[in-house]
Amino acid sequence: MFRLVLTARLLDEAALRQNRMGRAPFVVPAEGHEGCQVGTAWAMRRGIDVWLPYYRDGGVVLTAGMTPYEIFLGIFAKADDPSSGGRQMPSHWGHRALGIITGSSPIATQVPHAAGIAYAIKYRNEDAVVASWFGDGATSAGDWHEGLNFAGIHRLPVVFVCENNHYAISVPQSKQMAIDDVADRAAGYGFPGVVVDGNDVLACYAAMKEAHDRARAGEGPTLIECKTYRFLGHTSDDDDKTYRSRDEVEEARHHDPLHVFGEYLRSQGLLDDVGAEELRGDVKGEIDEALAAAWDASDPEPTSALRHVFAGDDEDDR
Ligand SMILES: Cc1ncc(C[n+]2csc(CCOP(=O)(O)OP(=O)(O)O)c2C)c(N)n1
Repeated sequence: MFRLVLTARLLDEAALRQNRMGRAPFVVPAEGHEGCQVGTAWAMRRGIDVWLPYYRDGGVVLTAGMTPYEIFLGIFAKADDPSSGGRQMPSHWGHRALGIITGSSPIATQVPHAAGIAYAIKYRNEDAVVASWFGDGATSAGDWHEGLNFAGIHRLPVVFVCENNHYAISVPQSKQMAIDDVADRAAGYGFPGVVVDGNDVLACYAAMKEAHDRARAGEGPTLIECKTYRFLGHTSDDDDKTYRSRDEVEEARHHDPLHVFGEYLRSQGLLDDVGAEELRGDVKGEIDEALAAAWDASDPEPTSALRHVFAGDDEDDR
């Protein structure tokens, strides 16, 4: 688990450097969110459950089994990018073999998709659980409320995970909703909403495990709100200095989930300086190698630019 949190962090740093070098046009940093992403995703079953992440979810898709190489293929828009063959915006994650459903650019559209997929799973009496991740801003969208309402009515096997970093780009939470906890909204749809410290990886895992068990037992959906923070701008195109103070960001960094988790492991005698350095070197090596290989991978054929744009014009369209 710690390795995944660290991989998500180092991958982010590497991707941002590629952006600043002019090689990656657009990246979405996850820094600060890795704890709740890996913690919640850890309770999911690879190859069985269905994942509907949002654009900031590098830690979720890594936990689902996407490799750093595959993630860089997307960032560099290469032909073998599993999300879209290099044809969608980066971070619109999709991976057919891993059960990751690609998202659309309007926020919260993955939420009714998740409810619909969960309905199909219940209808067919299958064992899978569906999870959908999103930010606090997405909970202002109509799609979000429709998805939760439908899931509550039909007691569907789905978990909704809010990564509340308190901003929708530049709009603070206080301008998005008149309540402190997004989790309160679950009551309106007839199922539990829980608040968890999003910087505490294990607490996020515990909340998700319970929700996942509930879903599998036919007890219906859960909304989990992870209180977190994003340390960097909304995307590589955003200057967050225009809407929040450096003091606020600095304060949040004291609760960095990577640091908190590392300290916990040290306190349990599971990590020391040598082990931490070795792990960092190992993960860094893996990321450098993935990055170089993805950079050298083939670009999509120009003639494929219109594939998947119109329904039914391709044998692959299903
Ligand atoms: C329906 C819709 N409205 C607005 C946007 C523009 N937009 C893109 S990301 C974003 C902020 C979303 O914030 P949040 O859900 O809190 O996630 P975060 O980026 O903070 O992780 C907005 C408003 C959009 N993509 N779709």
